[in-house]
Amino acid sequence: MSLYTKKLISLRDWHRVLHIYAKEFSTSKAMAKSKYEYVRTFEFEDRCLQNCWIVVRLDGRSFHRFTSSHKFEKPNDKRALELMNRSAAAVMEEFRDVSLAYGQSDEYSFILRKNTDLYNRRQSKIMSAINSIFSASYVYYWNTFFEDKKLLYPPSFDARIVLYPTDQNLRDYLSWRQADTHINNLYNTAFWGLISMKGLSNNEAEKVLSGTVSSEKNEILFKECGTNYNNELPIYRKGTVLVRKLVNLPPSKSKKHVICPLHVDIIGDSFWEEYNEILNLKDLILNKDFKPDDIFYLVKRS
Ligand code: DGT
Ligand code: MG
Ligand code: MG
Repeated sequence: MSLYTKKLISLRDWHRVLHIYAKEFSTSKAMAKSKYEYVRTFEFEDRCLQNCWIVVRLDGRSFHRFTSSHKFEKPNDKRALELMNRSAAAVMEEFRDVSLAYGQSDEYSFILRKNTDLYNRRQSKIMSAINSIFSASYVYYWNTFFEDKKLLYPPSFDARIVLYPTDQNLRDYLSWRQADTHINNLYNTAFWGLISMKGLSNNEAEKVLSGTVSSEKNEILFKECGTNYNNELPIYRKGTVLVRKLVNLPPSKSKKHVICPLHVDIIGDSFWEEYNEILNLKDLILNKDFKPDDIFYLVKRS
């Protein structure tokens, strides 16, 4: 009986037999490679704690410069926000465990189901993959939204990952981001309103708004600029929340999985009651209120 037949009988394990063959007949090149294998031990375990919501937040790097180089409209450029939304939807198309995303200004937060096993919950893999898909999509879809504007240089985004152990922590995180949208947008709308409609300089507008509370900014906007802040577009006031829906799409009326941008309040309870599957980790059920005229992104793979 040959050495290999003996090993085959004693091991009764094809994988191990193959391993022995590979080892005994390996070339010097492969041997040399294995000599360096030890470097892998320098890698460290970066798995996200089980049972926690995983939040990945991306933010445009030096977008002050990027938005002025590309002459984005002030204070809000609708096409730029829609490009951000399209890029975020690309992330959700790729990773089904991203159950919700929220974006405003040059940032986007992606929420991964707390029981996700994506990349074995390895932080660096999750964060880098999401950032890469988002950044590449931002460039890929640029012309779709800015057909008249050349992309002058590659935009880039930083990323961080934060774990939230409770549903309330996750809701508070999203409330924090949406409150930030409100604070910044009200200030920016008043600031640019005073400059473009009242002809104030940047310094003068800053002085007028300095130390004012929300209600005073609303009043300044209304009295000085004739703008009722509540009539500003919801995408500016609320940011964008991307949610998944299962819908009947015409003409075939077959069930399709879509991603929908909403510009609604996510601080109060009603959003979480309507989309209760997110926190309860449930499967999507057919949404009968869906209007196909609204913007949506079709998820092709399922
Ligand atoms: P960072 O994040 O530390 O690398 O620096 P920035 O410059 O990206 O600062 P950040 O993220 O705090 O603020 C976002 C910048 O992007 C801010 O200067 C305003 C600008 N921005 C975002 N959305 C719009 C927009 O729709 N229109 C215009 N004109 N500017 C925008
Ligand atoms: Mg930024
Ligand atoms: Mg930012």
